[in-house]
Amino acid sequence: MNLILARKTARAGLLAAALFLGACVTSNEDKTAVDPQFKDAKVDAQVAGRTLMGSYSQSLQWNSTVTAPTGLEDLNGISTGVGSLQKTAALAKTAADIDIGGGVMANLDDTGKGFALIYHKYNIVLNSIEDTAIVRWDDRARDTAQKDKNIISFKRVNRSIGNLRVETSEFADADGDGLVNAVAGGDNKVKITFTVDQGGTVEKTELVAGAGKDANFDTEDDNLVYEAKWTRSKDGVVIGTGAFQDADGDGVVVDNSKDCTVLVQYSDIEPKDRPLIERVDFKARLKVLAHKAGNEPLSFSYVETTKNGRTDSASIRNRAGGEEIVKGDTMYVTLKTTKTADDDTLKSATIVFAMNPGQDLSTDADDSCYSIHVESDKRFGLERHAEFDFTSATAIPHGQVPKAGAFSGEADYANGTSVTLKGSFSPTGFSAEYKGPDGSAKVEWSLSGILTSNP
Ligand SMILES: [Ca+2]
Ligand SMILES: [Ca+2]
Ligand SMILES: [Ca+2]
Ligand SMILES: [Ca+2]
Repeated sequence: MNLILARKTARAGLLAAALFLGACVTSNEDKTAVDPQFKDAKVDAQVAGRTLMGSYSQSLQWNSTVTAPTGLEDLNGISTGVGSLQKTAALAKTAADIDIGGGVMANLDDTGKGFALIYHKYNIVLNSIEDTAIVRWDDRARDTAQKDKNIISFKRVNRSIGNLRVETSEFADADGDGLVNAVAGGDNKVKITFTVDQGGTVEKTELVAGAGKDANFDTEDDNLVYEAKWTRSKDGVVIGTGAFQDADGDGVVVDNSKDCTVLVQYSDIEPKDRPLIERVDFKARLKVLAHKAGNEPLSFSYVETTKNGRTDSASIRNRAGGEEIVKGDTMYVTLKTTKTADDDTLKSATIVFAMNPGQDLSTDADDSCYSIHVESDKRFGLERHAEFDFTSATAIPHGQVPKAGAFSGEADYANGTSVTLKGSFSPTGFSAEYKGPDGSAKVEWSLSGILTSNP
């Protein structure tokens, strides 16, 4: 048996860019109050240029991508394999445990209760593995020709050196006939519990799988998943949860024989390999394609809280304002940072990308971006609010930065003044109509924000 729930949520996280919104930029009050510290500060085209450049650099984040939520990866690659337990000899009842071939041992102490214990201990490279199966003590068990037995339960423990990592896979009947192995004409559901214990952090994945109409777990094309969930615990406390759920109402999470809609939810505190992140919440609807042909995101939202007090979120709206991602059509991706700490210069930042996900939702290679709205508010410093729109002259392919186009925007400063800018950008710099406290002028900046024309 080799049932694999090969579902990648990676692409659903594609745009959950996150990590975004560095420190530099800042959004939302109409007019900034005068901060006594800055009342005499000068605001001119040079200052406006720095604000413009800050916003522009924020806009480049449209290319940022995020890795898949780590936990759900464990829902992939689950195997129901019990191959090592096939036996070649009959289980003759004896007093001592017997070697039934290939190092597989049988304990027949409990045949009176209707079952026998089969176990196998062996090493693969640096890991030691212990397989244990309880088989029904029946004619099939005693049959010398019959390899496959009626298995009541199966457990595999895989230990690394020094028990630094212990993986346990357990298989139990989930259809009520008491057998893990598939039986012709039966419903054939098996519950698989996969546990990884590493340094006090325990990840547990539970899956209820079905063998399909052919009553064979090995042929996956008609296999089913009825339940798939995941938890992460640290010192006994659950800190992460995740689940795949039926989202098209047929009561089955995944049916390999057809396209399915699946709701994926994931929440984790102090996620693995992300030292700056306190908590992550992710929700997506995926279309899982028939015959294990991958998946496509239908919608998603993502929120993370950083350890320094920021909340970053990513969300998607289609042209009509709905959540559904539409192939080849304009959609809006919003990245937002809010609720920052009192000592954080950044108060809030919002970036909205108008983009097109292309025809292939499983890759960003055919994505393109049309325009970018950047808005930021800062707590400290001269610049307090900035808001810009950059519209690219041509659609920006994924992985590239806007090269030329138009922009407009405004900024408010801590001395109570404001500027507005409206113009164009090119590979060499920015050119704009500047309106500020010192008057209006046509000005130009290099890409580094240095004034190249003197107003
Ligand atoms: Ca069963
Ligand atoms: Ca099957
Ligand atoms: Ca379903
Ligand atoms: Ca795409």
